[in-house]
Amino acid sequence: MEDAARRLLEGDQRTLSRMISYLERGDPQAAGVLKTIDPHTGNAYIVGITGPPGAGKSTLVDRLAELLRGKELTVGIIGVDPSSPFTGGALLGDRVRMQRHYLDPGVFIRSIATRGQAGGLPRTVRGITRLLDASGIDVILVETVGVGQTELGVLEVADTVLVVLMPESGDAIQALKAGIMEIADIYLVNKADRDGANQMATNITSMLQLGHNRTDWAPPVMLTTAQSGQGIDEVWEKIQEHKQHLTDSGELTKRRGLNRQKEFLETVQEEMTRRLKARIEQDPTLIANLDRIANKESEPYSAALEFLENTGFNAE
Ligand SMILES: Nc1nc2c(ncn2[C@@H]2O[C@H](COP(=O)(O)OP(=O)(O)O)[C@@H](O)[C@H]2O)c(=O)[nH]1
Ligand SMILES: [Mg+2]
Repeated sequence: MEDAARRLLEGDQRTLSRMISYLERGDPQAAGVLKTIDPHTGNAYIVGITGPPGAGKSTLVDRLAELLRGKELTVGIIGVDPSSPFTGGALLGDRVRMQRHYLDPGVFIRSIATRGQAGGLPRTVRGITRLLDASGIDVILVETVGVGQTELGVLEVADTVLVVLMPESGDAIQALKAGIMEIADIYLVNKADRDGANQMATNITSMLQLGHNRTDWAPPVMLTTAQSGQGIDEVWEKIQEHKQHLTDSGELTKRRGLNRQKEFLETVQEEMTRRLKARIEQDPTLIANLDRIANKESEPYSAALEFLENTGFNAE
């Protein structure tokens, strides 16, 4: 076995960090390691946490990490940072708040920028969770903001998805409309110490009754005060309940299998596009062709199909 893979399986965090960087850069060494460790993955449970900025996701992640550490479970925290590659860590909030976890070898924290990845973000995050999993981490918490296509793709990696809202946010209705309903397993109305939390929970509950679930799991709506830790035990219990439900129904195996297929297909697509671009940029006849297309000597649509035929991608 390669050295890197062996060290990763032994739980070496420096190797873990390095492999994540390789994966982000598209270094083929990451693929080699992922292949070697694959049989040793599938033990970690992955929880996705999403919701509008300021709802208290990072505070909740912090509390969950604390609770899990109390149960002697090891924790991986992945913050998907939408802003830029340069603000790494900002999403996970207050460094001071997270400080105790940074010093705890049982917690691994990593921020991932949405930009600056060699491949698509959902694929990168999938790979990262397997690296964490193989290194022996028990529970992986993936925090992501918003409900864009990319974020929804990232959340597909999760076994259980928490949607965090707060009383002030009129975001609930918007969030529910934006397709989050499809993937939410548990709703949290955080900042229950503030006015309007109960009303908000009631509103969400009635909205949920209008929709229909993709499985026979009816997503519960829970009240939390992440700041004080109120309701966090119950959230973890609910996550366990959902896990049991997924396991008993066979849904967990099915979901994970579908995700693996999806990752394969997405990677093929991504890599084909990237390699094709690289080839086009270097190929003199293709460059000439592009000129002809620009000059109206060649028609773009038919020329594209001809090009694919000539490259070996025949229409069946
Ligand atoms: N009042 C109150 N404030 C909270 C609660 N949870 C988090 N906050 C505060 O809300 C702000 C945003 O929290 P943060 O976890 O960074 O939100 P995120 O953007 O969703 O990750 C911070 O100032 C937190 O201290 C809560 O339960 N009650
Ligand atoms: Mg945050």
